[in-house]
Amino acid sequence: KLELSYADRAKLPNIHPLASKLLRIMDEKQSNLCLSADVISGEEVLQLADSLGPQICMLKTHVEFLKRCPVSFTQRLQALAEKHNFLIFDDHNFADTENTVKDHYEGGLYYISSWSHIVSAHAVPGLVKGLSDVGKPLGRGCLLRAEMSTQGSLATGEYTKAVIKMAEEQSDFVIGFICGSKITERPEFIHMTPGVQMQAGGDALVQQYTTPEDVIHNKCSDVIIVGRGVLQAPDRLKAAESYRKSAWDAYTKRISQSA
Ligand code: UP6
Repeated sequence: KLELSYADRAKLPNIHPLASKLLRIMDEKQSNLCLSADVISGEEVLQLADSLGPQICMLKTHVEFLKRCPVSFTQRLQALAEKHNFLIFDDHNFADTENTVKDHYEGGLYYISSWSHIVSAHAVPGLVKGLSDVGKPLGRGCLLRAEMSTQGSLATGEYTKAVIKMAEEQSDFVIGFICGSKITERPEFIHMTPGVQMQAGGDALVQQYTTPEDVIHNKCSDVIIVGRGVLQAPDRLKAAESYRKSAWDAYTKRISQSA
């Protein structure tokens, strides 16, 4: 079956502008790598953004667990996103009542909506209206957690199906999913997959890993999310380049096989 390329999907009439922008970045930079910048110093996140920026289409933060964070952090991160042409994704996993998530997203200590292009949310509250009220006017987008990479995750089967339905109903704000594989044929949605390392396996807790080739070629996801595979490598730039290349090659192979 013929599959649309990232560049063609970017031009779909019903696509969310942010999803379109991401797909264009992926195509231009030949990168379907999202770096999960899970370090505890804000300065180090900024260093990573500057040094690995050319390799990535997106940088994922958990801003709330930064222990040392310069006041200028979000401004500098935004400038680096412009400089290297990547999107910022704060992986907060919102999962509360409308009113609560709204305040949290809009204000709090970090004013997440003011600098993060994308945020993640769990689908358990049943809607993302609170987030959407804040993010939509700013052109922001949201990824719903449809599955999880952890062993024993409850996000499977009927739950995942309900998440897809929710995304379809709120596609003016939801741009895609965090998931283990392609879960919908709708080409407007972006599939992003964590739990990726060069060698399949797991960590000491419940994280499970599979390879870039498996995620992109076999499971037909769009973007790999990699943290420790890059962060714990002796040469982070070299590691990022090899994840980028591996995931990009898997994508081009998949597309050429569908032709
Ligand atoms: N993440 C997962 N699995 C999920 C959802 N999110 O690992 O199902 C996030 C983690 C971490 C990153 O919170 O930030 O993706 C994975 O990092 P790692 O590559 O170091 O395991």
